[in-house]
Amino acid sequence: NYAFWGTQPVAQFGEQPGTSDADGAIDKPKDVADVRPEPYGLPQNFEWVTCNIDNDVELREIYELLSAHYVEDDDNMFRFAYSKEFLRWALQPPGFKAVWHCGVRVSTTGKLVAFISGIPATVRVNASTLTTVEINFLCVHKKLRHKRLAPVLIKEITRRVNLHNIWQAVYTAGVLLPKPVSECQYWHRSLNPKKLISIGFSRLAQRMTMARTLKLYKLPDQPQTPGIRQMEDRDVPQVTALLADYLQKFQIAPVLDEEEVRHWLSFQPDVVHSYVVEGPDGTLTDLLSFYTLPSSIIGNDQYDSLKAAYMFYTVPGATPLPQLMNDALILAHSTGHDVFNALDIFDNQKILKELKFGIGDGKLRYYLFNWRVAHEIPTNKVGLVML
Ligand code: NHW
Ligand code: EN5
Repeated sequence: NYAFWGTQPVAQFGEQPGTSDADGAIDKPKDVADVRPEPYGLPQNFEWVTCNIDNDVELREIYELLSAHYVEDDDNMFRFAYSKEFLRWALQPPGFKAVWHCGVRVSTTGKLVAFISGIPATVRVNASTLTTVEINFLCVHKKLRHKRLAPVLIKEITRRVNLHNIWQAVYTAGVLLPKPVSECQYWHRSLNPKKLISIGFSRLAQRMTMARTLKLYKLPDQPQTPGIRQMEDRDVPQVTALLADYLQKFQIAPVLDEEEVRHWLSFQPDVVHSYVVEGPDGTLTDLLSFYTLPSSIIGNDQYDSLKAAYMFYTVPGATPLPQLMNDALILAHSTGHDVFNALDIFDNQKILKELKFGIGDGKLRYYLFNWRVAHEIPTNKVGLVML
């Protein structure tokens, strides 16, 4: 029973299979002229604000809201702690719009207590190339939970997006909502097992000592693939082509132009780490990337933060995927990450076990707003990563 989601143009649970044998929009087409011109009403003493990420004070306010109130694991041991630099990167891709960085403040004090964001993205779903927004960083202050504020934030961002003649959105969430296009699983590869065990992120396996565990997860200091190096600006045209070609084989994937590839894949320490493999003739054969998303550790007196690397876009060409991903582990470890996280998307299922990943307790569901797919997308046909 989804009082809000039941009213929205999303696929619903228990829809008759066969009523829709083709992908397509759920709502009838609308005009910008018909979009509600005024913002949705908020409870007394709350007001809408457009957040300016370029203003350090406003960026810090978003950072602090999310650091204290954003996503936690099921046991409330860890909470995502996106850095300010990361948020700037995530919220200001080419074509971003400040009005889609939507905040709610307490009128009397000015305190930022809720946020939701959208960024422009072209996403291909099966044969349809959709002009969409990617929705992320929906957050309501813990003291304002369960007051139906989230539906108001969602309706307001929808309105602000519709005003730009965009009618579809993509989002991911750990929770189950109507209705996933794909349900994926998190996997984790220990890089710093001693710390992970000490903070309760992982446990010593049966019949394993700490010494054997350290040996099991030990990695070389240097990547093993000849010709691997940090991605540079001059690589953007080749990387764009390499990535576009690779993403063709997935049923949901971004369509990225050179400017977007430059934005999403330019090396930025502790935000996004991108590497290419350059062949002897100077052509780029492979791409490897991961992003840095720390989590704060709730109530541990030895450590306050866990530094996690998340697999981003990785394209095996001349290098087999296991070898490329092993270099990703090496590079993440050598840059101080404690764990490497990946989903069972792309071709990962085939290689996670041999690289000593273990299954996590979290799932990630992919959703489309106002777009129906005839069939759920298998995880190995998902080629989209959201931050
Ligand atoms: S997923 C991370 C979301 N954020 C968090 O989990 C942070 C911690 N939690 C909170 O801040 C990545 C609150 O618990 C939130 C809910 C704000 C989550 N997505 O206000 P009420 C994203 O950012 C539904 C969507 O009383 P609350 C993606 C819930 O099912 N809906 O709850 C965001 C219920 O509806 P129902 C969610 O706990 C995508 C209603 O909210 C949700 O105080 C957004 C209850 O509201 C979630 N993660 O606040 C959609 N969690 O039908 C974008 C709960 O069951 C759609 N709910 O009655 C597209 C828009 C653009 C379209 C343009 C064409
Ligand atoms: C929107 N773009 O649950 C994203 N994380 O497995 C928002 N588990 O870290 C949606 N509970 O399994 C995010 N350790 C949804 C995810 C929310 C966060 C979340 C999970 C993903 C996670 C860890 C810690 C669990 C702590 C107790 C986990 C086991 C790892 C172990 C490593 C060694 C080999 C066996 C597995």
